[in-house]
Amino acid sequence: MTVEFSPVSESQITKAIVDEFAKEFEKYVETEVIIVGGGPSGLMAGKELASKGVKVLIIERNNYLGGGFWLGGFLMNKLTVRSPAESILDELGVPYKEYSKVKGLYVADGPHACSKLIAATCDAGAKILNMTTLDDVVLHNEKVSGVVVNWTAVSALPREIACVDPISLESKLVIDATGHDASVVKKLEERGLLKTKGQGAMWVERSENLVVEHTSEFYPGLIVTGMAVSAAYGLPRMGPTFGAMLMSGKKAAEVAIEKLRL
Ligand code: 48F
Repeated sequence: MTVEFSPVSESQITKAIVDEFAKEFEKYVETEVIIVGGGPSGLMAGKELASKGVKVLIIERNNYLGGGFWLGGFLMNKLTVRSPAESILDELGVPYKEYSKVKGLYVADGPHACSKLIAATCDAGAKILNMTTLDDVVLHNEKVSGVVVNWTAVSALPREIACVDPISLESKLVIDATGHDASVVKKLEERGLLKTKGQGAMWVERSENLVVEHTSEFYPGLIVTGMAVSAAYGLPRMGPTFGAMLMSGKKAAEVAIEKLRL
C-alpha cells in the first residue's frame, strides 16, 4: 500500500496543537463542574453531566484515564460488577457474562470496559486535562469554587528545583473522584474545615450499597464520588468490583445537576 499524506511543515503541526489547546483551555478556565480524578466514578460522572449539556472538565494526574478500572485486581484484567450495575455495562456496550457460580455477579474484560467508558465520556462532550495534579482548592465564602492545579511533571519535582506557581480554574461545583486518596477532601481537612473518618476494612457486600447511598455534597461546593466517599465517610472498602463506582458516578452527576438548578 502506498499513501500520499497531505503536505505540512513541522511548525504548522506545532501551531495546530498550540492554537487548539489554548482555545479550549481558555474556554474551560471557568466551567460548571470540575471533576478531579479520571477513574471509573469520575468518568461516569463526567459522561452523565456532559450528556445532559453541563460544561464539565476532568482533571487527571496521570497521562492515561481509567484509574483502577483497567484491571480487576492483583494484576488480573477481568473485572466484576454486581447486579444491577450490569445495566451500565449494557449502556456502554461492554460485553460481559454472568459468573457461572454466583448469580448476579458479572465479569468483563478490564481494557474493553475501561476504553468504552473513556470513549463514552469523551463522546458525551466532557473535556479532559491529563498530566494535571490537584494542588489546592479555591475557597470563596466557605464554598469550594474551583481548583488550583499544576502540571504533574512540575508537582513531581522537589520544590527546590521547581518553583513554579500553580494556576486556578473556577467552577460552580467540584467533584472529588480521586479514589482512596480523597485528595480534594483532604485539602479541606488539612485546614480543619472538616474531618474525614478514613476508609474502613474490606466488606464488599455492605460497602457498595453504602458508597452509592453516601455519594453527596460533603462540603459546600464539593461532591464526593467513588472510593473518595468511602474515605470521607469511613465506609468499608470493596476491592476489585466496580458496580458501585459506576453507580456512584451517576449519582454524583444527579446531585450536581440538582445543585446547579438551585
Ligand atoms: O482510584 P480510582 O480508580 O478511583 P475511583 O473512581 O474507583 C476506585 C476503584 O478503581 C477501585 C476500588 C473499587 O472498585 O477500590 O480502587 O473511586 O481513580 C482515581 C483517579 O484519580 C486520579 C488518579 O490518578 C486516578 O486516575 N487522582 C488521584 N489524586 C489526584 C488525581 C490528584 N491529586 N490530582 C489529579 N488526579
